[in-house]
Order: sequence, then C-alpha cells, then structure tokens
Amino acid sequence: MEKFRQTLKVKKERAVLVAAVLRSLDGADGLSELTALAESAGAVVVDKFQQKIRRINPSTYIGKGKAEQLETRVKRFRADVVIFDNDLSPGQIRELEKIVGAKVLDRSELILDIFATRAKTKQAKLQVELAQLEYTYPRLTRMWSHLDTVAGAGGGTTAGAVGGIGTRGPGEQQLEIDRRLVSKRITELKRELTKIDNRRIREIEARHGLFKICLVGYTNAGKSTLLNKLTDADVFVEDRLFATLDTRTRRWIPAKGVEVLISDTVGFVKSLPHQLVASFKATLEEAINADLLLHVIDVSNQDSINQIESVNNVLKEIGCGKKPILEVLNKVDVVKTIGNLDMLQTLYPDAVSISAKTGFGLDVLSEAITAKYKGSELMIRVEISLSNGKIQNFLRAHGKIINEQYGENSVIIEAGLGRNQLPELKRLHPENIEIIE
Ligand SMILES: Nc1nc2c(ncn2[C@@H]2O[C@H](COP(=O)(O)OP(=O)(O)OP(=O)(O)O)[C@@H](O)[C@H]2O)c(=O)[nH]1
Ligand SMILES: [Mg+2]
Repeated sequence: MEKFRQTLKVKKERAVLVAAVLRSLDGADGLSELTALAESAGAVVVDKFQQKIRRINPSTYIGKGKAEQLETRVKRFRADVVIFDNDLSPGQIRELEKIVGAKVLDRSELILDIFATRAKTKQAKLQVELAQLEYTYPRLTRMWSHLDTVAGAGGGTTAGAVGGIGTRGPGEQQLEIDRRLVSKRITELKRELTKIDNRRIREIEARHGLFKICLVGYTNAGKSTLLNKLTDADVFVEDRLFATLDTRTRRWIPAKGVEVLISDTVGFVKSLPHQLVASFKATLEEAINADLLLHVIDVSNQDSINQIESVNNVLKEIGCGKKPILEVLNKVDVVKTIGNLDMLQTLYPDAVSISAKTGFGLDVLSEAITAKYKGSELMIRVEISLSNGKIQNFLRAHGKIINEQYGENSVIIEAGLGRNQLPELKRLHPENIEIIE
C-alpha cells in the first residue's frame, strides 16, 4: 500500500478510469462524470473501463480476472493511477494495487483531492483538511490492525508489544505515529473550525431581517456565473467541477424597493463523501438560513434529471428539504435538442428559463424572485400622523397605495402589500395597522 500511496494527488498523472456497475450497462454512461472529475483534478485520462459485475468481490471489488485485465491496460497505457467510480475499502485498494501494479484511488478520494486543490479561504482549507483526515483516519486504523494480525500470525510478537524480533517494520511504527498525529490534528482542526463557525453564525444573525436567497445546484451548473451577472460580484468562474469552495454573499436589488442578500455555495455532486457533507455544513449554512433557494440546473447536461435528484437529496440531508425553492433552468443558449428542456419545464411549471451567460430571462427571474419576496398580497389600512413621511415612503416603494384619506393631523392609507413585508412595516410603525383582506 505505502509503495503506491505516498500521495493521493493525481495532477498530471495518467489515469485509467473504472466503473463497476451492478445493474445492466444498457445506456449507462457511468464514466462521463468520473472523467470530468478526474480532469478537474488535473489527471490525463488515458483509458476507460466499464465493467458489469454480478456481485462485489470482497477482496478486489471487481473479479480477480477483471483486475488482471486491468493490469494489462495499465501497462499498455503506461498509467500511474487507476481511479474507481465506486467507493472501495482499504483492503480492496491494497489487493487491487498488488494486482494492477499502480496506485488505486476511489471516487471519494478523488473528490477530496479536487476539494483540496480548490480550497482558497482559511475556512475552506481547514474543512477540506478535516474531511481528508477523517476519510484516511479509519483507513490508517484498519491498516494498522491488519499489520497487527500479520505480526501475531508470525508468532514473534503479540499485538501492541514494542520492539519484537523484527516483525514490526518501520512502516508499522510510522503508522502508529501517523495515527496519533492524525487524531491530534483532527482535534485542532475541529477547534479552529468551531471558532470560525461561531463567527459566521454571528455574521448570519446580523443579517437578520433581510431576505436571504441562496444559490444551490450541481457543480458546474452556473451558480457563480449567475451571481456575477446579477450583482457584478467577482466570483471565480471556471469550466471545472467545484470551482467554488466557499460561500460568497452579495447585496442585490431585483426590483425597485426590494433589497435582498444572495449567496453562492459549493457545488453538489452525487454521492458526496459524507465526511464532506458534515464538514461542509458551515459552508451550506447559507442554504440553511435562506428564505428562498434558487436551484440552478444545467439543462444542456443530458444527466440533469439525476443531478436534480442528487441536489434534492443533499438538501434533505442538511435539513433544507422543505424550504421554498425556485428552479432555474440555466444554459438555454446551448440547448441542442429541446427534449430535455421541454421535459424539465413540464416537471417544474414554475421554473424560470435563463442563460446566465447571455443574460436571457434574467428580467423574468427578477420578477419571479420579487414575487416570492413579497409573498401573497394583503390589503392593509394604516393611520399615520402627517409628519410621518417614512411610512408613506415605505408604502410607496414596497406596496401599491389604493386610497389616501387626509384628516387634520393624520392620513388613512389603504394599500396592497406583500405578506412578507408586513413585519418590516410593523417594525417602522407598530400601531394602527389593520389587515382588510
Ligand atoms: N453556455 C453557457 N455556459 C454557461 C452558462 N452559465 C454558466 N456557464 C458556464 O458553465 C461553467 C460553470 O460555471 P460556474 O458559474 O463556475 O458554475 P458553478 O455552478 O458555480 O460551479 P461550481 O462552483 O463548480 O459548483 C463556466 O464555464 C460558465 O461559463 C450559460 O448560461 N450558458
Ligand atoms: Mg461556483
């Protein structure tokens, strides 16, 4: 294991991709996403191998014979690494490396590698490091116990004895040291992250009262492009998976008198390693605290229906399953066949079709968001003193004034107002508000 797994980085490495599928392979393109992920991590894909399996082989995942075929391909393409679309156990990785003669990585390790290279802010870096350690930690432990058994079987030492007769190699001692270092570092990272989390929670609480919108969606769907287009924010956009690893929040005015906060988030992906979901919770805090989620969908991607499902699953997992959500069908400028778009429009009749790139449909999106912001309309009647210009200005900006009846010192105004704006009106003017209908 140690021979190949000095580093899990795959940058510039020649990679053979493998997807083992338990069901039939009919129409499956199990490797298109793994290809995008591997390229995102900087690997050069030299060969792809899709394999239907009837059952998972406990020691090598795919069958022994298939693993041997893999070895031939690794040699032929001079590959440095074999990346599986499946999640493998440490034991399976070890066995496979022995057979194929190259480093073997699983899907989660690949995703963690991408996250590690993309993390820019301190928080993102700490979160990724924590996720990586949490993923490797049990593997170290299990590697350790495996070696213990080997030592025991040799009869020289019992497990845990120090300085036996040559059965405890330097690798084994190193593992024990690694294990202690890893566990110490995990504790440190958690402490630092809690500090940052508390600061962020305070920041989020300080925004209390403002309407919060959060962009969510599969990686590469166009969330950052949309945020840039709407708010002129300078957010890193790139045609790579996971371009954004930390959240950005901007102020946005979608219509006259409407001010909202809009946040970008890290892209979602199917079967996100659960260690990552956990440590990215703070990053997704924006989604948890949002009043409205904008689910950005890449309609030019043939797999968009599965991507939507993955995003909805993660949203459920982080407790956002019941939040108000508006589907945004993005990249309509590059849709080649309208079949996919048609189908999505039928599934989500309230969805807004846009192109974050060209700006198409952004006016309709602004209107749809404004309507959500305002909520259903209420008719109110309020009596205010003539000297109180603030309330009149508020109602002019946010509502529709239907009638004004001037008395000597006061005016009675009847106006239509969004349900969600009532609290703000009450804050400005706690008395004499009547809801007529
Ligand atoms: N043609 C076209 N391309 C788009 C559109 N919106 C975004 N893109 C492109 O899609 C790619 C991904 O865009 P991003 O905005 O980085 O996507 P993201 O959802 O923020 O991705 P992550 O941060 O990785 O989750 C970039 O190359 C964009 O230029 C669009 O409406 N039309
Ligand atoms: Mg982004």
